[in-house]
Amino acid sequence: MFLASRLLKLQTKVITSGFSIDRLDGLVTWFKFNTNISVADQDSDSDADIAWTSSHTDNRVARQTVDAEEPTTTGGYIHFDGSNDNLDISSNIVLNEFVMFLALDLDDFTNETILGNSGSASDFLRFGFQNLPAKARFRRTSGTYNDDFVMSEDMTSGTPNLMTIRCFDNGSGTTVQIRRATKSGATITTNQVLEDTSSTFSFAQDLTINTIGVQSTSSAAMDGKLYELLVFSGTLSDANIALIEEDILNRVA
Ligand SMILES: [Ca+2]
Ligand SMILES: [Ca+2]
Ligand SMILES: [Ca+2]
Repeated sequence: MFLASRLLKLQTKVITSGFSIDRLDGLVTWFKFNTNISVADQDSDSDADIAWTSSHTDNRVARQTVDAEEPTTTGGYIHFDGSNDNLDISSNIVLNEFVMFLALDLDDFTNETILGNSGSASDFLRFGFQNLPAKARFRRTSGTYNDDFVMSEDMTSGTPNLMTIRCFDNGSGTTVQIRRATKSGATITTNQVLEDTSSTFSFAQDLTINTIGVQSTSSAAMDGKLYELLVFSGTLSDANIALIEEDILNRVA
């Protein structure tokens, strides 16, 4: 009996400590809170710049060297001014089915583009769409693949809102799910706040992302803090999504 309970304890410990985000299949990029953020001079013009390097093996860098477009980095998150701040990602992220985790504390809900494509106005993810804290607009490839979503909860300001976006083939098209997770004290609350099983936000169309904080130029700029961004290609189980949400929120909130 004693041995059995000791064995159980050991097994529990192994399983718990065995979870690690970077061991999961499909991880594309991981801009991690308070990690690999540099304000060193990148372009040798003797002023500060911003470079946030992925904590995954993709080694992507999200950077900005234009002073007026540089967000601030104090606090370990990236704070965008809602005017023109943005970071350019060093190589495109091209997705079909995906799961994306965005830890955000938006200062405002007036068309906040979190991710976009500097070469095209036709790929982006936006919250606070039409000035509503429960509304999102996602677009991929062209205006044809454009969806507006009303979530069952408002996003809030003042604490990280971890928004998980899952897009997958349901056999006859696309399912888009959005989850919202927050942490208060030690308690994490997670709700699925949207499911659309007939979305035109089709997995078969490439979603091409290469900029953070604006649509294609300075359009619909993000006003708020980005704590963490994780992107997986393909699908993840509900159990792994919950573990990732917990991992991120325990770091940022
Ligand atoms: Ca510089
Ligand atoms: Ca600069
Ligand atoms: Ca600015």
